[in-house]
Amino acid sequence: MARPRVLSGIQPTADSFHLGNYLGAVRQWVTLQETHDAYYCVVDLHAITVPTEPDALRRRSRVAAAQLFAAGLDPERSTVFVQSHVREHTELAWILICLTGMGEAARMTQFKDKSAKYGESAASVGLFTYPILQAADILLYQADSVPVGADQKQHLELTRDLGQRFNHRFGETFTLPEPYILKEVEKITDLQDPSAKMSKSSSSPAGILDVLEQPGPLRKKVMRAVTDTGSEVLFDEENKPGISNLLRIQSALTGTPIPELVARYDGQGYGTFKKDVAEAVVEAFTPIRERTEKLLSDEAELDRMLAIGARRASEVARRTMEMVRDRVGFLSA
Ligand code: ATP
Ligand code: LTN
Repeated sequence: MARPRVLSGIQPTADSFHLGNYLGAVRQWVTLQETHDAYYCVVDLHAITVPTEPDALRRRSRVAAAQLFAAGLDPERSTVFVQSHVREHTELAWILICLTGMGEAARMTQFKDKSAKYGESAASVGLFTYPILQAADILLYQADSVPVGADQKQHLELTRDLGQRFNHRFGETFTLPEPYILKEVEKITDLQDPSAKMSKSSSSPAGILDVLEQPGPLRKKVMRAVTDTGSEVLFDEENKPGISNLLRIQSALTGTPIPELVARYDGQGYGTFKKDVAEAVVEAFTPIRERTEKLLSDEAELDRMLAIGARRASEVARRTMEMVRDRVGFLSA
């Protein structure tokens, strides 16, 4: 029996992934490569939906790929590639754009949030169509499962809607994917603002824990994380969102259930708890940072690994697009 297929993507929009990317997505990618036929891409086409400097994009795409391998993706088991290397992504996106209603696209909350930053009329049309390109990424590979954080739920619904619409109009073509979202880590919040998600583009430096950051600043940021009134370490999202976020982080990194952590820190105050959270973060990130640095020291080898990924991904994408072109009614060349 063929293994189910998994696909996911991450944007090269910063010089490091952060703890939210790692716990909410990348860690699951590593686990799923054991049981699934796995495709993971660095979505550089998505990155240019906001103004992007070419040298920064090149650097960040390599840093992103290196971190994926460093976090445990095995090039033998996972196909890791750069989205723009597989031309079919933009081709399928165009076809899906033509199946999407203006109102449907306008309902996407991530567009509303991100365009607010630039002013809606200054935001690019690319940013508006961003979720449709994402749908193309997923449908192209006939993915069964898509591991992401909670912020991507709406985009996954759109992907299913578009896949279903195409299937109805042109005949069974696409697998409809299920989101794979782990409740406990679906939204890691900003250390300085526990009501917002930790984010590459909108968290302040003090609110974000970068995977490639040195132990000193990592420890400092955890110790300075906004905590709540009182001094007890309790899981209470409503009244103690800061401490609850740290409990979720500590639990995910150490594999200790939250009630056990609460019992352990009973009567000890925030200080001791935060020190342990900081150590868990440093322990998880240090080996990834060291492996990333090593991979980045040989760019030619990294590019070669990505070229292999692109070849494998292209093979699948080409097969899907042959079928799509024919169903839509394009003449074969
Ligand atoms: P940006 O802020 O630029 O939108 P991002 O930090 O959200 O970037 P992405 O590249 O868009 O990062 O996301 C990669 C993956 O990480 C996605 O699956 C996303 O859902 C997940 N993710 C991002 N932030 C968090 C978070 N705070 N908690 C859990 N998962 C997250
Ligand atoms: N939109 C996602 C990134 C992304 C993605 C994908 C995730 C692009 N293509 C395909 C899963 C599958 C984000 O902003 N985090």
